Amino acid sequence: MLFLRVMPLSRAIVRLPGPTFAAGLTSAALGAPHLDTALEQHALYCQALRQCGLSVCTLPADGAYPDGTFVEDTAVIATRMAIVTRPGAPSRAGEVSSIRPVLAELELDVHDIEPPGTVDGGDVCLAEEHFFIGVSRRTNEEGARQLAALVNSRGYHSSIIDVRRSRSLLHLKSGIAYLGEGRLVVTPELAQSAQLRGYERVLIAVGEEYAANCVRINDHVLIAADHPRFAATLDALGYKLLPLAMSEFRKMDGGLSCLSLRF
Ligand code: CIR
Repeated sequence: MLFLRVMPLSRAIVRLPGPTFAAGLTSAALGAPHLDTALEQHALYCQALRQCGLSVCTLPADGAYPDGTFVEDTAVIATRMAIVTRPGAPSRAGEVSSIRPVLAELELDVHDIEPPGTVDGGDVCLAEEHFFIGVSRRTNEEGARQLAALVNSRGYHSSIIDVRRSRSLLHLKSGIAYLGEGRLVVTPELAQSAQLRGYERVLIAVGEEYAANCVRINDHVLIAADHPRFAATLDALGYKLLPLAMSEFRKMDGGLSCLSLRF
């Protein structure tokens, strides 16, 4: 397999966590998040995006959508095409209506996932010209099929990874990330997936699974703080790391990738 250089990124869209943040969906038994701390962590996250060279568009919080800060789930962006998703959780379905005009304003060619398809952006992992699409408790087979057809029409390839049986993975990207240069980060659970053959796999240690949701942006990799074995592995591979505190977002099942749309 031939791998090109990782796609340069220039922009990010984020949404501030709002006053209803603690009312969002979660399966984590880590206690209620503190909004002030979440806002501080979010500010540092945005600062890290800027350090990676991105210009950051910050959307205001919307109290009607406690999970709205996990903006990645509302769209998939591939070069000049933006696909507005249909989030699989009913409480999140309305989040997309305020994202569509933002994407249109950026002169992206906007498409939609149509019913009965559902897609959460957290199930979509782009590795150069290849989309790994997770079928999960949020993204259904019809949504994955529609998404694949849209990206394939633009010259991308795609494959589907079914994570519905996983007890620990909310989304595909809870368990994999693309680092560039043909290298994926994978949790032990996904490491043997047939679809990932041909890629070099950086295996997450047992106990550090949350760190799998890292984000390569230009010359840096954002990683969740306090995962020393993973940090040491990436450091040894020569990556420039930006560790970020994520405690408040983790309490709501959120990771680093979910907090932004990057393109
Ligand atoms: C949810 O359950 O939808 C949110 N509390 C967390 C979403 C995390 N999103 C992501 O991993 N892409």
